[in-house]
Amino acid sequence: MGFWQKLKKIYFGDVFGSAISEADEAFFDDLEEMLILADVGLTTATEAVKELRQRMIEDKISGQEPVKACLREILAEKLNVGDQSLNLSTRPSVILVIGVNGVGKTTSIGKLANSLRRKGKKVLLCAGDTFRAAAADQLEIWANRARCELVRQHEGADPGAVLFDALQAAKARRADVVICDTAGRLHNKAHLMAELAKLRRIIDRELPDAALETLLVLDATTGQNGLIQAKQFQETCGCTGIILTKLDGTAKGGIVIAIAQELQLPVKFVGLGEGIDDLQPFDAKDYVGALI
Ligand SMILES: Nc1nc2c(ncn2[C@@H]2O[C@H](COP(=O)(O)OP(=O)(O)OP(=O)(O)O)[C@@H](O)[C@H]2O)c(=O)[nH]1
Ligand SMILES: [Mg+2]
Repeated sequence: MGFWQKLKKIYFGDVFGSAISEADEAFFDDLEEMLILADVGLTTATEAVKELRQRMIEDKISGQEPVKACLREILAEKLNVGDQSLNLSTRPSVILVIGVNGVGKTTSIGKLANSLRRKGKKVLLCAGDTFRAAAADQLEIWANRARCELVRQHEGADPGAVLFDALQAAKARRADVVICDTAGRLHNKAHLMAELAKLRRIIDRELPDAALETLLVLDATTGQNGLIQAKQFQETCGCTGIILTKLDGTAKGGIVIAIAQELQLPVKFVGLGEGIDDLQPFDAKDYVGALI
């Protein structure tokens, strides 16, 4: 929890004075400003403060601790937008990992594969980024580290063909989970987005009954800008959740709330570094507790 503790100190340490009441305009102004600074987003920050004030009046809440508890409750409600756990209910299950360039897709796949393998799952990685030869090599290094299998082809191969192979291999070898890497792409490049839609169709065709997670990877340090990209990916692929990487590189942890509110998608994992163990399942309760 070291990281979450850090957030609190930076942003919210001074806002909560001793005797807060519902008439304390300065408090509400400061709180709204802090929430915006933490990247919660303007709309959500305004809403949260308005709700807090309303509840303070209705339930006669005042004073530092009760007000904090009430705000925690409000933010937790805002984070409650879907299942935070992975649906891996079928054998095999499929996880498709997508996002713009350099956000941390391949690294997150390596970390996730390792953690699933340690839980006893047979994991097969699919090198769906055929754009650069180095991409499959990078995934192969992670496959070795995480001690799981890899299906790859040559540079420039059709990603759909690699995915097809990987799905067949997963069925034949009775893998529990296939995790498919994809090339980074800009959300506004229509032909590249169409390629993702095609990958999605291949999964639907080859494994129509499989549990499918489409995880969009977002880099926390890009803040609100990431939300615009996300909407395009969401429209093309119908994402089921977010992996929020590089949270170790920003103190603006409020972005998690903005994502939940604006995309109505749960953050399922957070990346907190480059090492194999630096991916954690996101826990809304711990997070809100640390933030406020
Ligand atoms: N600090 C930090 N660095 C990270 C995290 N996740 C990934 N990185 C780093 O970000 C860089 C890019 O990571 P990749 O996994 O290659 O990103 P990608 O999305 O696969 O990139 P492309 O395939 O080129 O689109 C690497 O240097 C990673 O080590 C994280 O949670 N924290
Ligand atoms: Mg990659």
